[in-house]
Amino acid sequence: MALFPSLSLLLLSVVTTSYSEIEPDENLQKTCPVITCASPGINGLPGRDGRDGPKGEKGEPGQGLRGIQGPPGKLGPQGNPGPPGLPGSVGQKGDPGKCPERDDRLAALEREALRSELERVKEWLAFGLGKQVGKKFFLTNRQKMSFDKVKAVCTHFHASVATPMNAEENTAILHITGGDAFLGITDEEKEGHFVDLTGRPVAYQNWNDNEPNNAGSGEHCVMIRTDGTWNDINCTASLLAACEFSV
Ligand SMILES: [Ca+2]
Ligand SMILES: [Ca+2]
Repeated sequence: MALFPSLSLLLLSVVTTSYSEIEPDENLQKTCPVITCASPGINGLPGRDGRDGPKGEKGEPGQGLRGIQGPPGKLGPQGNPGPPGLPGSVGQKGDPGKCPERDDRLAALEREALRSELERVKEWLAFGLGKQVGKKFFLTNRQKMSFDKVKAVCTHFHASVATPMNAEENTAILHITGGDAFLGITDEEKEGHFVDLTGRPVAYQNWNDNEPNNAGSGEHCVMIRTDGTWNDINCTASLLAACEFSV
């Protein structure tokens, strides 16, 4: 303990000696009179902040609980239109539309075309095989067959068996057949009572001499001979088929 008072006294002595050895200097007195003589000054204001340092490395993710997901953001602006797509496949054909006026016009044209064509065919047939008398048109297929088959053939063509109603028609039938053809006349229903195929009695008749004779009690059909006269004959005989059409 006696050592500390002695040390303090020694330090005081050194300071006093040093002070006494320093010569007075006006410059020093002007610039730093306090540093050497007065007590230490108070601290100045803090200096300005330094520049930001370099960015540090990314830290490790925190250990806390993850927050809940926030609400969706606002819709973004509408994008630009995309390029046009490829053309689609061809659809099925639609139903034809209805146009009554047009249909009527077409129907009239078709009827007129058909009528013209039919006239042309008739003229051609008349030139080659047929013969027209008034509103009747006679035609033969030049084939021989029974009376029943002749009726069937004529019916198939919407015609009837050739039946002369006067001398002119009789001549026309003779002209196209040359004779030996069935006529549409019969007495099957009542012997000796000759009628056409509609049942009407025939007003015009052109029998050959001694005909009709109903030979063998089995002649109920009528044929035109090569001279144009008629003869009653068996219906199963084979003769030319001649039909008549209305024009
Ligand atoms: Ca008879
Ligand atoms: Ca006869």
